Formats: sequence, structure tokens, C-alpha cells
Amino acid sequence: MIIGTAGHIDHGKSTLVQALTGVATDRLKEEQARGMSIELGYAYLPIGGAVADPGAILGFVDVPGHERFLHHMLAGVGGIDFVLLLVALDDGVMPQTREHLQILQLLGLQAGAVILTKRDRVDAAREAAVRAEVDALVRGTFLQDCPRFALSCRNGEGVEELRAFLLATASATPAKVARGGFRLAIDRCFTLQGVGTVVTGTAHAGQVRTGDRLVLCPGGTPVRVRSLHVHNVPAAVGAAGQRCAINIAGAHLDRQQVQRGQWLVAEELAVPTADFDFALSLLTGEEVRLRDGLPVHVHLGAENVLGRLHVLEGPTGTEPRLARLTLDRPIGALHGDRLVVRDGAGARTVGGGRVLDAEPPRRGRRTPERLAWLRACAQGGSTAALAQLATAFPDGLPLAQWQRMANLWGDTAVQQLAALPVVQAPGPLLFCATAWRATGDEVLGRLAAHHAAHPGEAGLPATELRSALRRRWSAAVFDALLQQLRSAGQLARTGAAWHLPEHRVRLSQAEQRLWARIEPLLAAGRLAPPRVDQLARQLATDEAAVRAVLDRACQTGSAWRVSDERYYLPAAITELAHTLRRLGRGGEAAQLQPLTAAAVRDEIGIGRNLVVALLEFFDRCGATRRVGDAHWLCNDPVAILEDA
Ligand SMILES: Nc1nc2c(ncn2[C@@H]2O[C@H](COP(=O)(O)OP(=O)(O)OP(=O)(O)O)[C@@H](O)[C@H]2O)c(=O)[nH]1
Ligand SMILES: [Mg+2]
Repeated sequence: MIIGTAGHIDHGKSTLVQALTGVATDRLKEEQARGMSIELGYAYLPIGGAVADPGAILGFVDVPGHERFLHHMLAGVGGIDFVLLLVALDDGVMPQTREHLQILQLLGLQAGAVILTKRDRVDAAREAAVRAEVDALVRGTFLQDCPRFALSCRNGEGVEELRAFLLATASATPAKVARGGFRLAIDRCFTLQGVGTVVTGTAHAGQVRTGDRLVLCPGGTPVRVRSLHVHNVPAAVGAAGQRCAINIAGAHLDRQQVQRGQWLVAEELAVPTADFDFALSLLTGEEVRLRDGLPVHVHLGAENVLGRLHVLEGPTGTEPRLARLTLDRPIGALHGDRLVVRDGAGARTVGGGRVLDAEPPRRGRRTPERLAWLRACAQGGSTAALAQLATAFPDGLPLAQWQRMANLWGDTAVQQLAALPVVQAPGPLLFCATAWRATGDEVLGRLAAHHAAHPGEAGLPATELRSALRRRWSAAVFDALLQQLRSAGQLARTGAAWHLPEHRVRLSQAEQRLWARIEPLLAAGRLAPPRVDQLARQLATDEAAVRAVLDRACQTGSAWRVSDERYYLPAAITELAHTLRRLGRGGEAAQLQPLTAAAVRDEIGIGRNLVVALLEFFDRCGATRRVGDAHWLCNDPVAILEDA
């Protein structure tokens, strides 16, 4: 458990941490000279039992109370689980007591205790008055019903009770679930003699082990974990909810470029963002100051960055506002991260909230679809948001983007997705299963209408079907839909034409009569059937009529068009495909051989020009590829023809 202090300057935070842990956290010369904290202080207290077990150690983050160092306070409280809000009994509730509490509330903290300090300085009447002030302060906040301790660090009264309470609370608090990719909010970076670069911070998700490869975000520098300390003791594994000190190394690592505010993350999470959408809770009184593009300081994790605030919608009912932050520079931010927003001068807290979508689109930020997606993200998180997939991402949501939102990878992601109403398409992209089926139905409906209107046509090519959808689906995604319908037996393809499986091109009676005379001539010609003009002459018919019937026969799958002049029966083409496969694979030698016109001609004994036309036909089918004068097999020609 990580415990943070909070409260007004000089109310005794650092003194209390020292009384509890024995560690003096004000270590800077300036802090000692001025008698106040400036930077964050860290201390650890073993719970008892094995000290080497990081789970048995309480971590303390001591923050400064001075309002000028509020940005340090914000960097410190981003990763705490439990807060000690200190109120000195002589001073009572002061401005930073209120401001710190507001910040903790905005960060969504759930647990803590109020500590009334300097009891040695006041009488019972004063203590009662301050208790009443505290009652009013915490009403309606997460600290409303929390335990209170009155104590003195001067004479030690009450300190033991508090320590016992914290140890008991920590023992009763289950460890955080450390799932997903690792994330650590860096709050310090230093160089240790003989060790190298060390970063410290609170792990927000996942686990880290010696040898792991991680990335600095933003920056993108890859590093390797040399060793680590968890809660100040050497450890093999660090996990979410623990303070870690990690010794990192990397060929491109420059100590000067590692800063508080950066994250150390698993590779798949290293996607910095300069704008994100979030659920904004405003502090009372800030509403009137709100305007589009308001300059603000954004505090997220240990980061502090300038940006502009744009309200997107709301508030509606009890729901917070939806807003976008456009930052001056990219930072590491993920769905679910808490943040605090202060005014441009860094003097006032404006509000705070939770990141909903860290990879928002540039355009259409306020469309009803977009707002519905954000509302779903706010209410049910990354999984529930998928219910809005159809409208928010009609062209698919990149799988990796959703995985970053959910911080869900590997088998866990596969299992979770399998249980959800989504379809994975090439990209990989996620589609709403219902919308996916509806698009399939739309395609089937369009084809049914086409068949009814044009019974003599084989069907429609994929490109035409896709452009009719008026959606920006890629050819690959649309093809996946068609293939799925085909596997399900709902769709078939002849040549390039997609059609309903039961659809047959019907030749008119006149066409059928002519085809019945053409077919035997093609069959007799076998691997060298007559040209169109020769057929017309032999049958004493118009050449255009012969060509029209041949084209129609191609649509029904009864013939193949090899060139403008030459049509083959399927049996002959299949025979050629077998021959080319055998020759191209090098026969017994089993080594790819070039298919030159001469070699093929020698094998099948037909004219050179015809062989050239056939090889070009197989090129077009995708079975062979021309390189110089030769053609090389690149796919199985027999399989390709069967598939077509
Ligand atoms: N009499 C009395 N003095 C105390 C007690 N606790 C702290 N002090 C004194 O109060 C002064 C401020 O204490 P700190 O612990 O530095 O206060 P802080 O809250 O850490 O202050 P910042 O970090 O600067 O916000 C010091 O001089 C302490 O000795 C107490 O219980 N009784
Ligand atoms: Mg202090």
C-alpha cells in the first residue's frame, strides 16, 4: 500500500512521516534551511515479517504543502492508495487543506484518514472547534466517514495508535491486480555510481522483471531492465501498486532526456498522445470561467503539461461534462488515467477527471456518434464502449487501439473478445457483429436485386459491390466479409462475378442453340481450339454473335476467355494448368523452372503465339509472374482455377 500525505504548509506532514518511519524526508539543503518541504519525500515502513517481501512494506510519499509547490504535490499523489490529510489543531483548516482535498477527490481517491496534529499545543475547546471545521470540510467527500486521529509528534501521543491502524489497514487491503502491460509514472531519475541510470515511480499497471524490454513514453527510447528495487528492497518482480526503482540501460538511452512525467511502459503501450477526451468534473465556481480553448495546466500521472480545454458536451443529468484536451506536447496517457486541470497561471484548480479516449479523431469530435462512444467509455469502460462500435467506428476500430484502452493482451484479449459481440477483420480491425451481419445482408440483397434485373449476367464484381456500400471499408475488409459469406454458403463467385449460390446465368434459347454448335468445335480443338473468326466461318454465322455467346458461356463457367480471339473449354484449361504446374515446379527435380514460351511449346506441341497468350492468361489469373522473357510459378495454377 502506498500512503500519501496532504495538507497545508507546516501542519506537520514530514514530521509525522518521520515519527512513523524514522526517515527524515526533507533532505534538500534548501528544505532544511527554510524548514519546509519543496520536493516529494519517500519513506518505507516494514509491516512486520519478512522485510525482503515488498508486499510487507508500507510506502510513504510525503508532499509539500506550500501552494507554490502544488505541482510537486500533484506529481506525488497520482499513484497513492491511501491519504493522510493533516490538519494542525492550532491553525485549523487552511487553504491548502481544502485544495489538497479537492485534488484527491478529483483524482478519485477512495480511502484515507484525517490526522489532527500538534495536539500538545491546544486545549480541548480548540480541538472541538477544529473537529467541527473538519466535519464541514469532509462532508460529501470520500473522507466523510474516515477514521480520525488526534496526535502530537512533539510528545508522541497518538502516534503508535496511528501506526498500528496503518499496518492493520495495509494487511487487510488486498494487493492490486497487476494485469496488462507494465506502466510506471516516473517521478525521479538519477545516476548511481557503478549502477547507471535509475528511474523511480509508482507502477500503475502490469508487472516488471529483470531483463524486461520497456520503452520511455514519450520519447520512444527502448531500454532494458537491469535490476530493480521494490519499496526500497531488491526484488525480482515489481507490480502495479508498488513503488519501484528501476535500473535501466539502452544503447540510445540519454540520462538528460529522462524526466519526471514520462512513463516507462511495455512496448505495446508506447503511444504518446497530444490530445485526449475525458470526463471533466468542474470545481464549484469554475463554470463561469469556462470558455472554449481555455489555457490550462494538465497534471496526469507525474506529468505537468500546458494545454487547451474544449468542452464537448454537458453536463447532462448527473453525468460529468465530456471534454477534450489539446496539449502543447505529447504525453503518455491511457483510458482510465486520472488527471487534474489547473488554470493557465497554475494558481487555481479548475477541475479534473478521467481519460476516456486517448486516441481521439481530429475531426468530428462533437458528432452524436462520437459523444455516445465517450459516454459509453465513461459509464462502462472499454468493453461496454464496444456496444457503440457500429456508429462510432463504422469503418472499424483498430484492434491495437482497443487493446491499449483495455490494456489487454495475448490470450486474455483473445478470450475476452471471443465473448463479445464483435468481429475481427483484416487490419486487424474490430467491427460490431450486428453491423457486420447487416452489411452482409445488404450485399446479399443487392445481388438478389441485380439477378432479378439482369438474369443474363453472372453477378457483380467485388469493387462494384463495395463502392455501392458508401462506406470506407478497405478492399481487404470487404473481401473478408465476402469470403465469410461464401464459407457460409450464402455467396458464390464465378470468375470475377459474385452472385447468390443458386443464381445461374441463363442463355436465351437462340444463344443455347448457337452454343450447342460451338462447344463441339472447341472440344475437338482441345489445347488449340479455333479462333473466333474461324468458328464464325465454320458455322457460317456472324462473328459478333459467336463472340457474344462465348462471353456468356464464360459467365456461366462453361468457357475461359484466354485472349480476344481465343476461348477454351474448362477441361482444356485444367489440363494446361496441370502441365504448367508440373513444368514450373521442375518435375522430379522439384526446383522452380522458368516457363519460357519455347519450353511450353515443346511440351504441348502448339503454336508459339498461342503459348504466349496462354502464359499471359495464367499471369492474369495470378498463377504465374512474368520476369523478363520467362514466366515463373507463384501460385498453384490448378488451385487458382478451382477457386475462381
Ligand atoms: N508542537 C508541535 N510541533 C510540531 C508537531 N508536528 C510538527 N511540528 C512542527 O511544525 C513545523 C512544521 O512541520 P513539518 O513536518 O515540516 O510540516 P509539513 O507539513 O511537512 O510542512 P511542508 O512540508 O512545508 O508543507 C516543524 O517545526 C515541526 O517541528 C507537533 O505535533 N507538535
Ligand atoms: Mg513537509
